[in-house]
Amino acid sequence: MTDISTAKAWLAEARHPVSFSGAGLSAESGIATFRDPDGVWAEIDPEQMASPHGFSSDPERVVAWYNARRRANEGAKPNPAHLALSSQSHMIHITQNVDGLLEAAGATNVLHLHGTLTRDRCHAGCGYAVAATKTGLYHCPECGGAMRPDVVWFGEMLAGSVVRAAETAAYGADVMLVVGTSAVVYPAAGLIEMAYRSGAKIVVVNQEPLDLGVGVELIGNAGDILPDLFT
Ligand code: BV8
Repeated sequence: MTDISTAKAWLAEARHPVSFSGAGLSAESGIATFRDPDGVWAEIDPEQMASPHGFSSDPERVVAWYNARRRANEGAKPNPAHLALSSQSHMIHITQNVDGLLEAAGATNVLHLHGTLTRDRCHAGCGYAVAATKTGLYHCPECGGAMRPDVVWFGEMLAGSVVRAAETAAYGADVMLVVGTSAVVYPAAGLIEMAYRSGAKIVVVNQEPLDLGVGVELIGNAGDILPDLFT
């Protein structure tokens, strides 16, 4: 059997399939990835722009950078990869992505490990959160703390409830479909090994090899490969 036919057979038989996705899933929707040569991190130091330290040292610069990303993503629409995943109603979608394209494609059970760009939240941690306004730096109406994007920065803990749900899904998965990620950010990337060690078959769909050494690896564009996996 070829790798694609193996992957199709595994997914067709799966009773507890899970997807684990990164920025490569949204690349064909025009949203920049992070570590590609022309990616989001190409121009800036992640520690400066995506960390509490960076925000504290220059909150206006960080807010302006995120609002520029929000504006750049405004016209983004789900691509065939999002639509293929959302067609699998019994699949749980664990994503590192902060866009809402899986939901826009109709997916329901989506777990956002790294938060969402669609919302802002109070940096002081009072719990206030609101739909992102794309204006400049502003302050929490509840406690006066600075408002920041509702994403998880480097050095910040992921939301416990999301991590628990993602770990439960990974442990219980019989197939994990890993799509468009360099799998270098933890604890997110640890979910792949967690699924594998719990008996899941691993299918990787990525432009570049991850060489995980387990399962099958389909190299190419997610928007080309995923629709074929479910036909
Ligand atoms: C944590 C913010 C614990 C949102 C992101 C020091 C202190 C604390 C922690 C650490 C530390 N040093 C290291 C760590 C751990 C750190 C980490 O993992 N660092 C890495 C870089 C080494 N992790 C953390 O800090 C996490 N928190 O550990 O807290 C803690 C303990 C005590 C006290 C406090 C805390 C938090 C991690 C979250 C960081 N936030 N983003 C934003 O700005 O958007 S991470 C960032 O990388 C994005 O969120 C993204 O989701 C994530 C992963 O990137 P990918 O999605 O994989 O994207 P990438 O570009 O890398 O790859 C795309 C792939 O797609 C490529 O392979 C490409 O070939 C492929 N592709 C492209 N196009 C296509 C395609 N494939 C198919 N089709 C296509 N068309």
